[in-house]
Amino acid sequence: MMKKIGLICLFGLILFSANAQKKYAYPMPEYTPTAGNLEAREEFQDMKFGMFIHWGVYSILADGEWVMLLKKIQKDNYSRLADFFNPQEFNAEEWVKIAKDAGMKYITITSRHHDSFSMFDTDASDFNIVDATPYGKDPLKELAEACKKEGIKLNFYYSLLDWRRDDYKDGKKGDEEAWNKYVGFMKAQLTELLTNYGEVGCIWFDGHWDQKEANWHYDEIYSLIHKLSPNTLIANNHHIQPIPGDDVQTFERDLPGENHGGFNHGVEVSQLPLESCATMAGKWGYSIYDKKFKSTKQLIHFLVKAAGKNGNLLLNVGPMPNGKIQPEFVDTLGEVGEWTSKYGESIYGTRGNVVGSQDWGGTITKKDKTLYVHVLEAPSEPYIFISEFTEKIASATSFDGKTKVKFKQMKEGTFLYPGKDFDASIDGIIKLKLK
Ligand code: H79
Repeated sequence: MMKKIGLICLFGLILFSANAQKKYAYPMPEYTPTAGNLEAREEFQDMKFGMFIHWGVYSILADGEWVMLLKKIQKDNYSRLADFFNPQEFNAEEWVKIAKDAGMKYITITSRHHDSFSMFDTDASDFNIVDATPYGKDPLKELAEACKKEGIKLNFYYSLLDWRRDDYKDGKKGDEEAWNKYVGFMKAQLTELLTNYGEVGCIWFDGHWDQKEANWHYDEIYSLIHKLSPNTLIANNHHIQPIPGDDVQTFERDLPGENHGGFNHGVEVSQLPLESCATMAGKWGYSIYDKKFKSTKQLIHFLVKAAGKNGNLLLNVGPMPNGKIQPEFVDTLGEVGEWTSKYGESIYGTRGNVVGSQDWGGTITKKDKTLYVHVLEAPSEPYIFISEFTEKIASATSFDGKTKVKFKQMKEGTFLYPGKDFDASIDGIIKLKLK
C-alpha cells in the first residue's frame, strides 16, 4: 500500500514539475496592448508567410548554428572565425527579392544567436560583425534599408541564451550580480535594435528553455520593448504557455497545436497570433552536410496547413558565409513563389480554424464570405465530405471561378463533388461563397 501511495506521489510530482515548466513562474505586470499593437497583430496575421534567416560566424564552418557547442569549440578558437568572416557577396536587395518573389511578406533575421556573435553594430559587445571582422559593415542596416524599399517587414531574432559570456554562465549558476549584468546587456542591445533600424515588426526571442526555471526579467525586458516601440510584437519561442506581454505564440518545427518536433509538448494554442517556424532542409544555420531538402510541395503544404490552423509560416534559410543563399533554396523558393503568385488569394489575409481536422487530408481558409477548401491529397471518393460544416453556401466553384462544383448540404456537414478533372496534385482549391 505504502509503495502504491509512494508511486502515486512520485507520479504526481513528475506531472507537477512538468507542468511547472510550462508556465513562467515570476510575476508579470498586466499587459494591455495598444491599439497600434493590435493592428500590428492583424497585419502580422494577414502576412502569413515570412523568411527566417540564420546567419552568423558559424556559417563559415558550414555545419549548422549549434557547431560551437556540438563540436566543443573553445571560446578563443571560435573567436578566430570572426577574423575571416567577410561576406563580400552579401547583397541585401538580392535576399529581399528572393523572399518577395517567394511570396514572403516579412523577414526575421538572427541579430545574435546562442554563440554570442552580434550580426549588427553594437556598443554592448566587441564580438560583433562591425568591430571583429574584416567585413566591418552592418548587414542588418543594409537589410533594413532594402526591406523598407520593398515593403517587407523586418523582425529580429534575439537569443536569450549565451554560450560565451561569463555573466550568463555565472548568472546561470546563481550569481545574481552577474545575472543582472547580463540582463542589462540584453536591454542595451535591444534598445539599439529598436532605435537604429527604423520600424521593427517583431522581436523573436529564443533560448528560454536553457533555463526553464530562471527569472529572465521579462517584466523589465518586455516593458522596455513595449515602451520603446509599442507596435513591435514580441514572440518568445519559450515552448511554454504565453506570458503576459507576448504578442505572438510560436511553434518550432510544428503546426500550432502539434508536437512532432518534441518542443511543444503540453503547450495549448492561445488566442494570440500564431506562427510556425520550419527549416527548408534539416538545419537552421548553413550546413554543407544537410541534404534533407524538403520538396516544394511539402513546403506549400506546410504554408497551407499553417494558414488553415490560423497561423503563419516562418520558413528558414541559412545563407552561406559568402553572403549568398544556396541555390537549392533559391530554386525551391522560386517554385513556391510561382504557387503563391497564382493562389496567394487563398492564403494572404485569410483566417483559419473554420473546421476541425478532416479525413480528406485538407484544410479551409476564410476571408469575409469566401472560403477556400484546400484539398491536399487526391480524394479517394468522388466527393469530399466536410464534417460539421453547415454554413449556407451560395456558390461553389473551381479556384478561377470558371467551373461550377456541385455540392449538397445536410445537418451532418457538406458534400462537395469536385468532378473527375479535379487536380489535387499540389493543392486542389475549391472556392465557396457563403450566403
Ligand atoms: O535558432 C534555431 C535553433 O538553433 C534553436 N531554435 C531555432 C529557431 C533551437 N532549436 N532547438 N533548440 C534550440 C533546442 C535544442 C535542441 C537540441 Fe540539438 C537537440 C540540442 C542538441 C540536441 C538540434 C540538434 C540542435 C543541435 C543538435
